[in-house]
Amino acid sequence: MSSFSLDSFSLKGKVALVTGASYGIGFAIASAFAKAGATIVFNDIKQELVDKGIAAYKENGIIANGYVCDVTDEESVTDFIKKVEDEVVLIDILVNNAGIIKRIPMLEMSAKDFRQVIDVDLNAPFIVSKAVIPGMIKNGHGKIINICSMMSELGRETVSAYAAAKGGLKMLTRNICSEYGDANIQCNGIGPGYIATPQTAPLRELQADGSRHPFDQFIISKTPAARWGNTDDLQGPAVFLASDASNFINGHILYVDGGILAYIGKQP
Ligand code: NAP
Ligand code: GCO
Repeated sequence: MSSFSLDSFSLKGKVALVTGASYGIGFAIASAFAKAGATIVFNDIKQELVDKGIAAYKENGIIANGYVCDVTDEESVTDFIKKVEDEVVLIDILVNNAGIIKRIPMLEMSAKDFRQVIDVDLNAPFIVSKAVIPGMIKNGHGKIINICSMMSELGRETVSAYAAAKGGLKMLTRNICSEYGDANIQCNGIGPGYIATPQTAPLRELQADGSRHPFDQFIISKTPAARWGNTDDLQGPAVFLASDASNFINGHILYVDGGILAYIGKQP
């Protein structure tokens, strides 16, 4: 007789760190974790954003522990994780969510801009995971979820640095799985499709004549679900990958994209 129970989806008693989670996708994921029973820790780059985040969680009845930390700065990350481990407890779940994008055609992009995107979107998940994994090994378990992208699989004009970083993040995910799977650490990715957040707001802005942005129409035509995703669409998948229900899933990228990657596009 199977011992399966819906309790395996619960995060009761777990501590989850979600990076860059004052708003947007990180906020939605952390809020879902809290609903599933976890204690929430998050960081953002500025005190002002952390304060806004704490207030927004509070409005939803969630007491979140917020810290200022730039995830690209290894020393600051090490201090931050030590503080969390001293003030809260060892981290059971890490979501590498903080990320940026610069939409610049490759031939116009400076090496400095390219490096900055790689730094936040790829180097930082390495730095934060490296700081958290020793505690997970001590704990005897751990879940790491890396927020990947459609650009972990696809390219498009203007996003060379972002695509390089998110493709790299997919492989970092598989490598963490390979190196620490035997320590009972599961490292998986979520690849959101096109989600309505501040990061994608410029792609959805109305035109001067009130019509929809051409990219907005393009994305809807490329998405079998025929809509942009909402941050809520990522909540169930994130809870699943953070919970014991996914204990034998490792090194997997779960695309939550309304079907974009399955679809060749509308015939002309
Ligand atoms: P967002 O609205 O721009 O939020 C990103 C968060 O990360 C912000 O709070 C941001 O703070 C923070 N952050 C940036 N750099 C940081 C740093 N160095 N240290 C700490 N925090 C930092 O983005 P989102 O749309 O919610 O995206 C979240 C993640 O999902 C990103 O990794 C993104 O690439 C990925 N994603 C987004 C989509 C989408 O369609 N929206 C799709 C696929 C993947 P600031 O406000 O100070 O910049
Ligand atoms: C872009 C978008 C994307 C999305 C997302 C898709 O300019 O193409 O911003 O890259 O944010 O990552 O999954």
